[in-house]
Amino acid sequence: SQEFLDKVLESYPSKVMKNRKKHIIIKDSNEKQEIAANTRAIPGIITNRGCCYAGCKGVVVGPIIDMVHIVHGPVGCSYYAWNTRRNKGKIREGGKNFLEYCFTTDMQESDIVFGGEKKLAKAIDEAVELFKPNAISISATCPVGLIGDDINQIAKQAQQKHGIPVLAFNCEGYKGVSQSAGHHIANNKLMKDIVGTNDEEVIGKYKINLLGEYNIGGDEWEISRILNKVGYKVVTTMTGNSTYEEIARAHQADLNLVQCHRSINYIAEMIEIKYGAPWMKVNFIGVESMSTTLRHIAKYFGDEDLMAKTEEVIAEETEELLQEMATYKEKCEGKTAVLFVGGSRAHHYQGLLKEMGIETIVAGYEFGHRDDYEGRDIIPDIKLDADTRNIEEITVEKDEQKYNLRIPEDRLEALKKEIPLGDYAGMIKDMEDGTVLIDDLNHFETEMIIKALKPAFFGSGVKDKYMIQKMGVYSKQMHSYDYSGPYAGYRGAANFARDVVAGIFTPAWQYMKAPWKTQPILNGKVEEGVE
Ligand code: CFM
Ligand code: HCA
Repeated sequence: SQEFLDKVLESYPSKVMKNRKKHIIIKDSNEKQEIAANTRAIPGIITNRGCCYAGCKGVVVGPIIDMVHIVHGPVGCSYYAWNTRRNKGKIREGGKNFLEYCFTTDMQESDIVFGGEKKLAKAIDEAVELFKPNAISISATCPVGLIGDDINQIAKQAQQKHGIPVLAFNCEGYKGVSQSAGHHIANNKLMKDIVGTNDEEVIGKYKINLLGEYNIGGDEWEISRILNKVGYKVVTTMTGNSTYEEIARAHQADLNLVQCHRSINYIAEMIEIKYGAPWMKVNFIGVESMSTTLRHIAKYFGDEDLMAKTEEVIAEETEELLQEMATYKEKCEGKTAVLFVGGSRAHHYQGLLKEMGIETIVAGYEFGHRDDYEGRDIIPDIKLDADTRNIEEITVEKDEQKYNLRIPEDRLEALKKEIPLGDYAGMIKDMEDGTVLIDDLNHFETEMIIKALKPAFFGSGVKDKYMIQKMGVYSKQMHSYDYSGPYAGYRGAANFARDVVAGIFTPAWQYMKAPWKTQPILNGKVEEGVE
C-alpha cells in the first residue's frame, strides 16, 4: 500500500503533495492515527464535494414535506436539487406534500445589480396564495450573500403578513468548505425555531425520533416498518418524510436514534441539553447492524417484554433473509470494494458488504470531519480553523418547563458502557490493518486506485460513476442508489445485495475498452504513384 500511495503522491507538485498526504492513511491498529478532514479542497483538483447550500437546503431542510422550500438564487441551484437526492415523502391524511415541486426566485442579472428582495417577497406571496403551505423556508445561494439581500428581514415581514412560519437560511454556497457547513446552519435553525414548539401530546409508550435519516429511496419506511413492529412510536424523523408539526414535537421523544451523525449530531446534542432526552448512535445498514441496533434500543428502555419482542422480530425478519444473503456471499466471497461517499455511508455500508463476503480496501468521506473517522472522543483535539469559525455555533440551555431526565443519571452512565449512548466510534476502528482511508478523494486518485487495485465494486456518486465504469469497473451510486432502494433495514439489505450481485456479474465491464484501442479507426492504404 505504501508504495502505491507514494506513487500517487509523487505525481503532485510538492505543496499539493504535502496537503494530500495528511488526508491519506494506511490503517495500523498499533498506532493512534490522525487524518486531516473538513479542510478546503485544493483549487483545480476535481473533488466530488458539494456546497453549503446543498447541505442546508438539499440535505437537511428540503425533505420536510409540507413546507414550501424557496431557493433564492439563479435557477440552476434550485434545478440541481430538484428530486435528485431521492428523499421521498408521503402526504399525511388531510395534509400537504410539496416535494415534487421546485421553487425558485430565478434571479437574473438585473436582480443581482438592483437587489432581489422584492422578487423574493413576491415569490413568497405567490407560494402562499397558490399552495397554502404550513411553513416556508428560504435558502440563500451564493449571489444573495454577495449582494447583501436581507432574507431574514423579508422572512420576518412575510411571517407577519401570512401568519405562517417563514424561516430564512443564510446557507450561501461559499459559506463553508463543503455541504457540512450547511448541515450545521440548518440544524441551528431547526433547533431554534421548530423543535419544542408543539406540546400537543404524542401518544405512545416507547417514543423515539429518527435523526439523520432522510428517506432516500424509501429507507425510512423500511426502518419505521421494523420499529413499529417491535412497538416503538416514531415521533418524527429528521428530516426524511417529516412534517413541520412532527418536528415541532421532537422534544417529546424519550430517545433520539442518530443514523447519520455527520449531518445532525448538533441537534442530537442540543435536544439532550435542552430537553433531557439522550441520543444513541445506530446503524440500520446491514442485517447484523440492524439487529444490533434493535437490541441496543430495547436495552435503553430496559423493558423485558420489549426485549423479548425484539428477539421475536429479529428471528422473524432474518430467517429467510440470512439464507438469501448466504447465496450472495457464495458468489462474492473474496471480492474487494472501494467506498467513497459523503459523511457516513462510506462507513455504514462496510458491514453490509462484509456480509456479502466483500472487503472494503479503500474508503473515505467527501466532507466527514475527523470524528467521523477517528471517533467522537477526539472532538476536543480538533483545531478550529477560520472556515469552521465562520459558521455560527449556538448554545442552548436547559428548558426548565420541558426538561425531564428520561432515566436516572447513574443508570444512564452504566448504560453508556454497554450501548453507544452519546457516542460514535468512527470509521477507522472498523477497518482492517493495511486498508487505506482517503479523505476528499479526487478524480486523479480515483483513476490511480482503479488501475492499481481493480476493485469489483466502487461505491460513489454521480460525478465519478461514469468515469469509473468507462475504466471497466462496476460503480454503484451510493447516494441515489441508482434509482433503486430501499437499502436500509432487513428488506433493504436484500435489495442492496441483489443489485450489487447483478452489477458485479454483468458482462458489460469486459467490453469497456475503447474500440480504437483494439482496431484502427481508419481503414485504407497509401498507394504509390497515384496522383
Ligand atoms: Fe448523511 Fe446522507 Fe451521508 Fe449527508 Fe449527502 Fe446523502 Fe451522502 Mo449524498 S446526510 S452525510 S450530505 S448519509 S446527500 S442522505 S448520500 S452525500 S453519505
Ligand atoms: C449533494 C447531494 C448528493 C449528491 C450526490 C452525488 C446526493 O451533496 O448535493 O454526487 O452523486 O446524495 O444527492 O450528495
